[in-house]
This record gives sequence, C-alpha cells and structure tokens, in this order.
Amino acid sequence: MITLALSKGRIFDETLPLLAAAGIEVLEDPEKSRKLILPTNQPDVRVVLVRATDVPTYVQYGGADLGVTGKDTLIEHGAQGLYQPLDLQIAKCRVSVAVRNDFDYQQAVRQGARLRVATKYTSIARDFFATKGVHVDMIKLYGSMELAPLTGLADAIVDLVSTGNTLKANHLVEVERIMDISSHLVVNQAALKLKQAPLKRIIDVFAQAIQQD
Ligand code: PRT
Ligand code: MG
Repeated sequence: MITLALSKGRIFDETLPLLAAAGIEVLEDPEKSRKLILPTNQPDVRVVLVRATDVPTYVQYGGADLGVTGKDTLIEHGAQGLYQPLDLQIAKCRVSVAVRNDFDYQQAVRQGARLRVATKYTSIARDFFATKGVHVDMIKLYGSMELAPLTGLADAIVDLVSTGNTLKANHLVEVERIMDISSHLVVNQAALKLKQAPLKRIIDVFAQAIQQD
C-alpha cells in the first residue's frame, strides 16, 4: 500500500492532475466526504487528508509514504528525514512583509528601532530580519495575520501572498518580498527503500508531468 498525504484545498486540487498523469484517480471529493482516508482507483494507493502543517510530520514518521507540502511549511517544520525529490511548481505564492498603508516601514527600519512582527512563519521572519540587521519582537500567530497591524498588535506581518487581494481588502501593502514559494513532493526515507519501485514510478511520472507544463 502506498499512502499519500495531502491537505484539502489548493494542494489537493493542484495535485490531482499530477496523480491523473500517474493513472491515479481519487474516488471521493474531500469537500463533500467526511472521510480522512480516501480510496483511489488503484487498490494499492490511498490518500490521507491532513492539516497542511502536518504533512511533513506524517511523512517523516511514516504515517504516509509521501506527501505534498508548501516550501513555507517545510522551512518552518525543518526537513529532517525527508527526501525532497521534486519542486512540483504548484500552489505558488510568496512570503512577504506587509504593513498598514499609512505605516512608514522604510523609516521604521532605517531608525534601527524595534519592529513588532506578527507571523506564523517565525523562523523565516527571524532569518530575514536578522540578515537585514533589524531588531524584531516576534509575535507568533496561528491565523489571520492580516488583522495584527489593523488592531495595533504588530507593526508588520510576514505572510503568504498570492494575488495580493487579501492585503488590499485590509488596507495593507506589501513592502518586501522574502521568498517565492511552491509545493514540493516529500518522501519518507525508509519507504523509498522498502517500496522503491512504486514510489520511483510516481516520482518519475510527476517529474515528467511538470516538465510538460
Ligand atoms: O487554511 P488552514 O489554516 O487550514 O491551513 P493552511 O493555510 O496551512 O493551508 P492552505 O491549504 O491554506 O495552504 C497550504 C499551502 O498553500 C501553503 O502552505 C502555501 O504553500 C500554499 N499557498 C499558496 C497559500 C497561498 N497560496 C495563499 N494565498 N497558502 C495560503 N494563502 C493565503 C495567505 O495566507 C493569505 O491569507 O491566502 C491569503 C492571501 O491570498 P491572496 O490571493 O489574497 O494574496
Ligand atoms: Mg489557509
């Protein structure tokens, strides 16, 4: 049995065409079903639905043989024990710094004052501001970072941006692009040895499907 860990939403949706290229069709719609383990048309392949931030953990400890996860999640989680054979070029976005549109970010950074930064991505944010030589007070959040500058919780946020519509709707502006993000295929190291043939086949088909795009 091959177990693939996916999160509901954009990662699930954008992985489907890659699975199709490998002849794998998921037999239930995660938005309609309450099942956490979804069968596929291949009796020896199943999909487990986990929280996006839990995908690396499932694969690392062998709860799944392989998974699809954002580079942002991989960096924050740390990639110990994970083989990362492919950048799938899906679920693309960027990690950026954003502030209220009436906040003078350049001035705040230039003065060398402490910047209060709210984010779920504390590791990425810490590295980024350390490289810039900016002192930060880091506030860890788990959701809706956009709210932090609006309520006075923080001066700036470090968050994912794709279209920029969420920032705009909340009177925030992107002031720095930290890094580009896409989702990667991650594979359990032990599974790669024990189930080498079927896993290698999936990796190869995914690699080919990406190149054709
Ligand atoms: O949503 P939930 O809290 O359950 O979990 P999650 O946010 O960890 O998962 P999910 O499924 O939302 O995101 C999974 C992965 O998709 C992330 O780890 C990224 O690698 C990738 N991805 C790509 C994104 C986006 N684009 C994205 N736009 N993840 C989140 N967003 C959010 C962003 O945080 C912001 O709130 O969408 C909003 C901004 O979108 P725009 O288009 O308005 O700029
Ligand atoms: Mg989300």
